[in-house]
Amino acid sequence: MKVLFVYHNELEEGFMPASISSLGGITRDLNVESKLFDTSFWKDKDSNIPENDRQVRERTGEVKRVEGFDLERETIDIKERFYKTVEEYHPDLIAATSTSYEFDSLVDFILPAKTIFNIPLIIGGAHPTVAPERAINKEGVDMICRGEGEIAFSELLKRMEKGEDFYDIQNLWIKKDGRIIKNKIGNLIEMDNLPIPNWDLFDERHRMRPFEGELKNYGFFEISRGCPYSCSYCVNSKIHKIYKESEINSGVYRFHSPSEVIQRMKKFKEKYGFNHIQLVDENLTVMPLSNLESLAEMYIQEIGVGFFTMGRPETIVNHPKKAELLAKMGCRMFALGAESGSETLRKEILNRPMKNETLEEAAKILKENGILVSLYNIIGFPTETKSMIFDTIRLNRRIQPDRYSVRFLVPYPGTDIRSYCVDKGYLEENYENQRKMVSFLIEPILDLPSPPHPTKQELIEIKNNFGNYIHMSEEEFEKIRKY
Ligand code: B12
Ligand code: SF4
Repeated sequence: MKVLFVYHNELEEGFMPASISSLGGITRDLNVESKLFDTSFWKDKDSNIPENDRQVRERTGEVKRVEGFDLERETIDIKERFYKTVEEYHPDLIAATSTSYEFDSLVDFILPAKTIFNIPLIIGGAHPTVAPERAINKEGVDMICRGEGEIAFSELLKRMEKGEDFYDIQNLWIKKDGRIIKNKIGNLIEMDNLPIPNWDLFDERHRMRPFEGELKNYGFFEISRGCPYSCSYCVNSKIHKIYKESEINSGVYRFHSPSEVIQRMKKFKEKYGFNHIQLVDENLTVMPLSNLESLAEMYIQEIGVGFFTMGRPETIVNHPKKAELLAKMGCRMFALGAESGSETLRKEILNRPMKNETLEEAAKILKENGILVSLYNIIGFPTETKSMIFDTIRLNRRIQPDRYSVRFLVPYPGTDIRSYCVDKGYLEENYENQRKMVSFLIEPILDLPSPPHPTKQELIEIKNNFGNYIHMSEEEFEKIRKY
């Protein structure tokens, strides 16, 4: 039995997805041969994406350019390359991961080869999870995985190997004789029962990436999974509903026992020699203080390399000791989501009720502990006026983050903000099918009436000048606006 994993990555300059590395751990443990078809270092000959995310962020000053880090991708015909790979490798299963962004182009390049060689295709990830009907009804898709994949994927491989029926596996939706079998979502996995990730599937360029102006040898880990909140623009607002239908509380925050995760990191450090860690956890500091204390103690002794992580401001303000522990562990940068500086907007549209003081306080605590602060911002929300965007800018001016990012709102399928935008006529329901998709770093996608909203051009100008607005004096704002 052979599995061909597929990671279609048009936007990022490299970043090993935790999904493929975890599922690759399963193929390895089951002795199932596997390899990865990864588009991260190519640009398709027909791609309409002028710049990848890093190129945009370097241009607008969000991140520093790093000598020796090559952003140019080789231009190839991805469909043709995929066809040749399948022709030579003869997989028994094609297993892809996808966000909503790249779903259609992913299936497009897979379709000819999978059809001609008659190979089943399973796709998991954010898109099939939140928009299952659209995902499974796409021509060429035979199965989708909703929610976590480890238990379902392992069961699928075992049954396929034995030639057994696999139509009742939880989390999978499967096409059979012209109908779709929709299995329920099963229980969440205990983090310590996850397979040891498989990094050997990936090109080592994924691990050589810049961090704060320096090229680092990266390690990618997850210590925890899940987030108890339900911000309206985040998939968690949908994921919680999906799991609730199966009477599973996905708001439960799970984490590895400190000893297990440290043991895993230690083995990987010996093998790959990373000198920086990127945690993919959505909200690491939800972890109870006592567990973070044990983790910190072991991390300092056994791992001791700098890392980047993200978390909610309240988790720091309510427990400043967590910032102290993170600092002792060597946390280099902590990302906080401001999203907007308007408290009204955060409460009424983002389902993220939080005082600006909380954000400012969290940033202050982190900085006092010597941790760099990265602040995430989004502009182009429905009901957001220019004056509200300047509230966001002023919040950034008060916080003075060490790194900031600003994106245009993209309301992803299944999220509460998506329904709001579709109901108001700001976005077509099947926007993703129209092939006009752009990165949220390049241009706004919502058709918001102006006034009261700023025009798309105004949003682009504000975004391009965000750094200037943060760093220049208010008196100079008029000057910035003229550009
Ligand atoms: C870390 C992260 C990133 C990192 C790393 C991305 C990566 N490829 O690893 C960076 C910063 C690079 C990034 C980039 C982007 N991201 Co991001 N990211 C995340 C985050 C916070 C965690 C993802 C993660 O690693 N989770 C842990 C792993 C183990 O979980 P998982 O990926 O869901 O995989 C499990 C299941 O989904 C399933 N599964 C997944 N694939 C498969 C395949 C098969 C065959 C099977 C059986 C099962 C299966 O099994 C896995 C194990 O249980 C999520 C938030 C979230 N809740 O998912 C957003 C998220 C996935 N990102 C999102 C987006 C939009 C993007 C970008 C498109 C943004 C952009 N630049 O425009 C890019 C896309 C890049 C790409 N091609 O992947 C959205 C996707 C929304 C949507 N509906 O599609 C999310 C959900 C955040 C949100 N807004 O709600 N991201
Ligand atoms: S706090 Fe972050 S991860 Fe949690 S629901 Fe909100 S945006 Fe999503």
